[in-house]
Amino acid sequence: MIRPLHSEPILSEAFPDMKTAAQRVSEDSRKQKKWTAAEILVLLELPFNDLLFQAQQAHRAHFDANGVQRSTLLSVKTGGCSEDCGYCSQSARHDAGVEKESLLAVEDVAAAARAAKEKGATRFCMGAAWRGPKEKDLEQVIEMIRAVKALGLETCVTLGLLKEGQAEKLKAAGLDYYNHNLDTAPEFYGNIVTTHSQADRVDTLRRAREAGISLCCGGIVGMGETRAGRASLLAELANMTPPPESVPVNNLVPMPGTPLADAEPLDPFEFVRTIAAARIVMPASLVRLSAGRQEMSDELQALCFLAGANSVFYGEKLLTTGNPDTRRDERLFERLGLHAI
Ligand code: SAM
Ligand code: DTB
Ligand code: SF4
Repeated sequence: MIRPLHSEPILSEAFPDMKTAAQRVSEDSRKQKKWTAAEILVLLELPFNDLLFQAQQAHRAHFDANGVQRSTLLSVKTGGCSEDCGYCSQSARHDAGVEKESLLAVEDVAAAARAAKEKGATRFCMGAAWRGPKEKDLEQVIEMIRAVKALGLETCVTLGLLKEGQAEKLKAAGLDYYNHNLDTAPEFYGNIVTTHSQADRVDTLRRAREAGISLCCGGIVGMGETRAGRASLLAELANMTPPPESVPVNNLVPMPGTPLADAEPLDPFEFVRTIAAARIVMPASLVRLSAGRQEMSDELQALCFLAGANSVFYGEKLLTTGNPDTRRDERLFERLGLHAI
């Protein structure tokens, strides 16, 4: 039976004993296997069908195999960022044609969150193009979190590097998730970003975790890294204790005017392999098929779901680039018999 996405009750209503993401990940982390990059490379090198079979087994052991969680993203502060991340259209150091805007008003953010909820999103993620938030900006973001939380949505923000004490303020406002990606293998990070280090990002992840906030942390593939590099990024993510509750896997969207504008596109099967390996090494986490989905065929997306992806960004826009519109997603999910969680 094909169950329409919009009429499906959320999973916790359908299955009252279903665990929250944080419970699932923390219970699983007590028996957490530590992965070496070499072991993950072995996974990535398996015959495709064997890898997908293992990923399906891991997926079905932890999740409703046909459920997909939906998060809607809003850029609350666009462009003009001080950092030099080679993939990013919002860096003031690249000429990607993205205009610098000021922080949105709380009412506008609340209106966007309300619309996202009506369309079926369960989490609302607010992104800011900052190295990190200034105290005055943080106060306004806190008002946004309160307003979104009051709508009954899960809240997520991605604000860059956090200073001492900031994570606690976000938590007190009702923040559920902090998105901060490791982005690529530690040994490759310096090829992509020079204005901060990956260790700085690990520090922010620690601050968020210590404040009791769940983590949304993943990376980007297709930036010229090797397969061993992808294994190394996955090992770093999987060995966090506990691992991130949400793991976004972004396929590079090559933005004109950025240093990575002409990066060689990744073989789509390699992208699916990365999703499958993420599912195997972080079996209790939501694995999100993230940036680059608009450029993917329905068939490629279906392979990603088969490989264990069980979350997407939902709504026509990511931060500065496009995402499939909700009509295309509803049609695809209906054709695949996927339902909302
Ligand atoms: N400034 C904050 C930070 O760097 O964490 C938050 C915003 S930043 C744009 C959020 C994430 O978007 C990045 O860590 C990266 O993983 C992803 N991203 C940015 N540009 C991308 C692109 N062109 N293709 C794929 N992913 C991208
Ligand atoms: C994440 O891992 N991907 C999202 C979200 N976290 C903030 C961002 C994707 C950005 C894609 C490029 C753009 O729209 O500018
Ligand atoms: Fe700034 Fe984040 Fe873009 Fe880097 S990824 S340039 S920190 S907005």
